[in-house]
Order: sequence, then structure tokens, then C-alpha cells
Amino acid sequence: MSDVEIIKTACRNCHGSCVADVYLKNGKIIKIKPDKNSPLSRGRMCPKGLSGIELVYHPDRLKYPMKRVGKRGEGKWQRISWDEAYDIICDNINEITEKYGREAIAVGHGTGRHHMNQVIRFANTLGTPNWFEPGFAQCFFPRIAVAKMTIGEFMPCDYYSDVNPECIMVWGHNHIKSGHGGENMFLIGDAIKKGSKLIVVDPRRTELAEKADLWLQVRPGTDAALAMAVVNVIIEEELYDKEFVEKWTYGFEELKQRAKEYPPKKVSEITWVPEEQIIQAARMFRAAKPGMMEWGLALEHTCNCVQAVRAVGLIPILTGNIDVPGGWVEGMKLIDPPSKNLDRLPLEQQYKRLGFGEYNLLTALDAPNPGSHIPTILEAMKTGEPYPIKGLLLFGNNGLLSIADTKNTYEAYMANDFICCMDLFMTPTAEISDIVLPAASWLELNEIIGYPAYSANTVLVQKQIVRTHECKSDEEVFCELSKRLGLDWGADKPEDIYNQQLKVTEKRYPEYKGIDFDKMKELNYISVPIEYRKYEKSGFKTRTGKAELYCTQLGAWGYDPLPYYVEPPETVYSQPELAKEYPLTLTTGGRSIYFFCTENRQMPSLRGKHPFPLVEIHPDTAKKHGIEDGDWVYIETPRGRITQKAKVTDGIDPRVINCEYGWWYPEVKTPDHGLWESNANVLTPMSGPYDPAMGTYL
Ligand SMILES: Nc1nc2c(c(=O)[nH]1)N[C@H]1C(S)=C(S)[C@@H](COP(=O)(O)OP(=O)(O)OC[C@H]3O[C@@H](n4cnc5c(=O)[nH]c(N)nc54)[C@H](O)[C@@H]3O)O[C@H]1N2
Ligand SMILES: Nc1nc2c(c(=O)[nH]1)N[C@H]1C(S)=C(S)[C@@H](COP(=O)(O)OP(=O)(O)OC[C@H]3O[C@@H](n4cnc5c(=O)[nH]c(N)nc54)[C@H](O)[C@@H]3O)O[C@H]1N2
Ligand code: SF4
Ligand SMILES: [Mo]
Repeated sequence: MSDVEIIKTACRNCHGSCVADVYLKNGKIIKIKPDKNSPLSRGRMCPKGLSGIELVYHPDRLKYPMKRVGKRGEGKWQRISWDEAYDIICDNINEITEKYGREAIAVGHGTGRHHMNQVIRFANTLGTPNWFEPGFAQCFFPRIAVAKMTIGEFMPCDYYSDVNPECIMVWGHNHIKSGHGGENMFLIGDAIKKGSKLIVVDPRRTELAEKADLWLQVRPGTDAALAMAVVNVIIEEELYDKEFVEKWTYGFEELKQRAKEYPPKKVSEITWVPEEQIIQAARMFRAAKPGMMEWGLALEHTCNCVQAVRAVGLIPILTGNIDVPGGWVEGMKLIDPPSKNLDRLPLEQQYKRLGFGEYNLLTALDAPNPGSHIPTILEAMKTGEPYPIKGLLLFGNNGLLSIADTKNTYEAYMANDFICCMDLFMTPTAEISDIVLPAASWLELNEIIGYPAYSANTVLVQKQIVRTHECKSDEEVFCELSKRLGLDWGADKPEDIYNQQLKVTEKRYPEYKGIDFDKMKELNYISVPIEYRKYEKSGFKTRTGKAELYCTQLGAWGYDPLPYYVEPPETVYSQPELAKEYPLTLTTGGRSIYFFCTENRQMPSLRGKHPFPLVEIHPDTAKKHGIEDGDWVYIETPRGRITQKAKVTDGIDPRVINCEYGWWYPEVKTPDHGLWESNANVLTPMSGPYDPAMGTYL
């Protein structure tokens, strides 16, 4: 084995950062093993990360740039050089800009990957305010934005101290399989083994719900009401942390009045959760020291997303579980995210951001991370109103699978004059582009990882270990495109940006004097100890310096500063007539450990474990419709119809079904690759109403 080199790198095949030992022989990766000292995952990796060799050398990878030669979507492609690809992209950007202005170019990316902030930086540098991400207004960012307004910063769960959480409340989340930090799947297991009690709020009896001491089987979309009832019990029974509330929170009296509107009995009728369980959840969480709140995506997939997130977020605040070991903890900010070059985007362009003036938490100049509103962008593509969008640059965005109402997205994307799509594979979305670019996988690119939201007190590196064919990292493409367009990107190569980020590390932590990307590659990862209760020194970084039970920023924008519940727009209660034809409530979340969003369906070792999309149906409902376990069934909404395989289970309410999202069939060789067969977003609506503050669609 002497000719084998072992290189440590962080896996980024999901949002996590498990460190891997990658075995390299004659320039080829021959083995991937978890690094036993990995600071976050502690020596573990999941099947997605371990399938890295399959990913890197997969025969279907995009290998070189290509241009469309047939009709759009016809599947006819011709290989071109990178040089020619750059020329075509620059020519189209210039032509569209001349005719319609820079804002007519939309820049899209997918879920938070290495290049997320770099895509935003590229859009700002380019001079368009219209960047978007399918998950942005409906995934994770609402939690970040709400946390910033409420407690000054997003605070991840602290699994890293000596203190094991006594109780973990898992709300709309299933982080034994998924979640915003992949490695948490191992850490939640460790915490349970060490004795953490578990309260799970989920319409499905998930793997975590199976292990729970208390499972609240909530009606989908009613979490804001349920959380306010828990808040009601915490306040009425005086279960809150009196000292913390008195000293460190703002607006307790106002919250108390609002919570009176949500007594458990009334909320039980709204949410289908028994009254006693609501009371028990409040008491159990309060009795725990510390208690940890793990909140997930489900809260954000409603058009009342901000208030649902706010309501759930108040529970750890009222119980004083903020910036304490084993609770929510403010990260140590070893580095900042890369600069987004917002200063390169002129003010008059910022005013043109689609959705500006309506969804302030998403689009306003003082929004935490201004981005544009997807339904408004798609409308602009289709109708030219309020102004035309004519060019679409996509960097890891499989929007035909991931954005609601696929038919609408398809029509909107197709209406563009020019689409460039950078991806690892020829997805249904790449297939309707004019240019496709081959992206590097996690084993083929350099990156620095360390956002406070994920890894709190640790920075890690991801290394370019191999390169296959002509793939490049997205960051390299941004550098080159900026150069060719004569734009000020602020760096010659991606590593310059990482070095800029590490300057912050050096400044904040003198023990890392002289650190740069090369040094980081030697160190692999660095951590600093967490300091707790930082607010005692400097207050919370909110407008009032307190944890805001009453949110002054939402109030200043004219939104309700206190959480409230509204019935979702398409339910058996809000639309009883429609319910006669469509009597079941559908959810389309819930992830599989073998897939990441719309990815991995072409990976034999992963697909082999989960070959078909599954729709969960209660045995009574299945019987009523003559369905047996394993049958292919139709699922239909007013938008369309798809088919998935029935998984008959009493872990779901007879009135609810859950189908899987992200399904396309790479093995189907027509250019749509089965896009319309099993894709949950054929079923979902995009027509509004939208969350007033965030613009979130259902
Ligand atoms: N119905 C329903 N819809 C949903 C959801 C749901 O639960 N239900 N979830 C929503 C959420 S939370 C999210 S975040 C979105 C996700 O939606 P997307 O982000 O659009 O989906 P992904 O499949 O994660 O990523 C898109 C593409 O990025 C490619 N890719 C991977 N790495 C790279 C890279 O380094 N560079 C480039 N250029 N490409 C890369 C992948 O191959 C993939 O084709 O979907 C949303 N849509
Ligand atoms: N393995 C794997 N990991 C992933 C992903 C993946 O696709 N696969 N995707 C990544 C992405 S982009 C994201 S955003 C995260 C998402 O990860 P999570 O935050 O864990 O989100 P989901 O798994 O979609 O849904 C969590 C749970 O919410 C439940 N749920 C559905 N509707 C409701 C509701 O109305 N209320 C409540 N309380 N619960 C409800 C579902 O049944 C599900 O069990 O995971 C990331 N990590
Ligand atoms: S959890 Fe995420 S980071 Fe860890 S091995 Fe799996 S895919 Fe990689
Ligand atoms: Mo997401």
C-alpha cells in the first residue's frame, strides 16, 4: 500500500461536513473511509458520502461544456470548448443587457452548497438583483432570518459540550435522516443513547417519533397554532424561566395577551393534537435542563412560515435555553461567509429586485440577505411584467423538480431567450438549457467550510483531490466570467476569497496568526472552545438588545410583531367544496437517507436501497381505495397527477398522505427523464397567497 496516499477532506455531499480519509492510488480514488477524529461527525459518514467514488467516476457525469443544437429540450447536444462556452455566455449576457437591462438576467442556484454565497456574489457583481434559490424563502433561511431578528443570530444546537440535553424537542424535522447539518444524524443518536428525552412534532411516525417519549401527531400546516398553545401553557402555568424572561426578553406582556388566544382545548381542534399532549409537551420541555429545540423544514413550507418559525422559536427562549451548553448556542464565528459584493450592485438596481416593496424580510434593502421572489421572477419570465426576464444562469438548480408547480416553472424557464445550466449531471432542467457546463463534485474542488449556522466553532477544508474530464468548480467559472465581462470580482482565483475569509480568523483568534488556505489544507480542521451566555456581556444583537418576544423589526415593516395562526389556503376546512373531490391532506417533504433533494437517483448503491418513490397511506385509507402495500397509485391535486408506490403504514393519519419529492428517472433516456411521472411538484401550488414578510409559497 506504499503507493497509496491518504488525504483528509470534508464531505459536502449534503449540508454536513463529515471528514473523510480518501485513499488515492495512481491518481485514482480507491477508497473513502470516515476520519476517526472528524470533529463534527466523530468518525462517521452516511451512505451518500461513502458513495463518493461512484459519484466521481459515474459514466453519466457531464464531462465537458456542450451547446444545444436541436430545438430546446430535444436532447441534441454538441461538445464545445470552455473558451467557446464562455464566449457564448458573455455574448448572451451582453445582448440581453443591451436590450432589457442587467436585471433581465436571473441567476439561480440550488440548496445551500459550497458555492451558495458565491452565486449571490456573482449576481451582485454582474449587476442583477434577481438571484434566487428554490429553497430560499421556504428552507432554512426563514429560520436564520427570524433568529437574527429575535435573538440576533441563528443558533445551532449544541451537541458538542459535556452537557447532554435532557430533552430534545424535534419540530417538523427528522435529523436522523436529513437536516441542515448532516452530521447531526449521528449526534442525535448519541444524545438519545446518553439519555435525552425526546418530544417529536410530526404528522408521520418517523424514525425519531418511534423513539420519542412524546409524539404529537400534528395536522400538517398548523404548527403556529400548536406552538402558541405550548407558549400559552408555559406562560399560564408560569413554567418560563423568570429570571431570563425578566432580564433578557422584550415584549412579554404583549406575548402573554396574544397567547391567551391559543388555549390548548381550542388548538387541539385546529391541530388534531390531544389537549393533554400539548400540556404535557410544555411541562416536559420546561422540566428539562437544558432543553434543546431542533426545528426543521416543515415549518417553512407554509404561507404563514415566518410566524410559525417565530412561534416555535419562542419555546427555547421562554425556557431560558439560549446560549447554554446543550441548548441553542451562538457560534464562535471563526470565519465569516465570503463577501457577497453587494456594494457592486447599484442602489437603483436593488430597487428593481423582483418582490421589492412587498416581502421585506426577503427583498428589502435591510433584509438580512436580500434575494428575489421566485413566483414574481417566474411571472416576469412568462409575461414580461413588471419587466422582462430573458436570461437564466443556473448553478446547481434543478428547478423543474424543486420549485412548486412544475408546469408553471417549465413554461417560465422555457420562455427565456438564453439558459446556461452548470451541473454534475444532465438533469431535466439542464436538458432545457442552451449551454450546459460540467461541475466538479465534492472530491474535485477547494472550499472552506465554517458558517456559524452549521458547525458553530469549527472550520474545515474541502480539497481538490482529483479532477475528471473537463469539470470545474462554480467558483472558477465565476472568476473567469467576471474577468471576461470586465467586472470587479475582487479575487483572481477561488483560494483568494478563502484567504480573505481566513483573515477574519486571524483577527479574531490570534493563535491562528498567519493562517491561510494552504495552511488550512495541512491542518484539515480547526476548532475553538465555545463561550456560553455571551449576551450577558454584550446583550443580544437585536434592535432592543433583548431576545424579542415581540419582534420590533417585523413591526417596523408593518407586519404583526407577534405570532399568529392562519388556516392554510387549501385544506378541508378552508375549502370544503374542493375537499369533496380532494379529501386527503398531502405533504411532500420527508427525506430519504439515500438521496439529497433531487440528486443521487443515478447512483446504483443508493438507488438500489430505495428504488422507487413511496407514498405513505394509512391502512384504512388504502383499504377504502382498494390499495395494497407496494401498488403503484395515482396522486392527484387540482394541478396534476403523478404516480408513486404505496407504503401502507399506520404511522400516518388516515386523513393525510405523504409523498416523496425530488423524483425523476435518469435511466429514462428521453430528454425529460420522466419529469412528469413521480415529481411531487407537479401537484403543489405556486399561485399564492404568500407569506406576507417572506413571500413563501405553500
Ligand atoms: N415538494 C417539495 N419541493 C421541495 C422541497 C420539498 O420538501 N418538497 N424541498 C425544497 C428545498 S428545502 C430545497 S433546498 C430545494 C432543493 O432544490 P435544488 O437545490 O434545485 O435541488 P438539488 O437537487 O439539491 O440541486 C440541484 C442540482 O445541483 C447539482 N449540484 C450538486 N452539486 C453541485 C455543484 O457543486 N455545482 C453545481 N453547479 N451543481 C451541483 C445537483 O446535481 C442537482 O442537479 O427543493 C425544494 N423543493
Ligand atoms: N438525506 C438527506 N438529507 C438532507 C436532504 C435530503 O434530501 N436528504 N435535504 C436537505 C435539505 S435542502 C433540507 S431543507 C433539509 C430538510 O430536512 P428536515 O428539516 O428534516 O425536513 P424534512 O425531512 O423534509 O421534513 C421533516 C419532517 O417534517 C414532517 N412534516 C411534514 N409536514 C409537517 C407539518 O406540517 N408540521 C410538522 N411539524 N411536521 C411536518 C415530515 O413528515 C418530516 O418527517 O435536509 C437536508 N438534508
Ligand atoms: S452526512 Fe452529509 S457530509 Fe456526512 S457523509 Fe453523509 S453526505 Fe457526507
Ligand atoms: Mo432545503
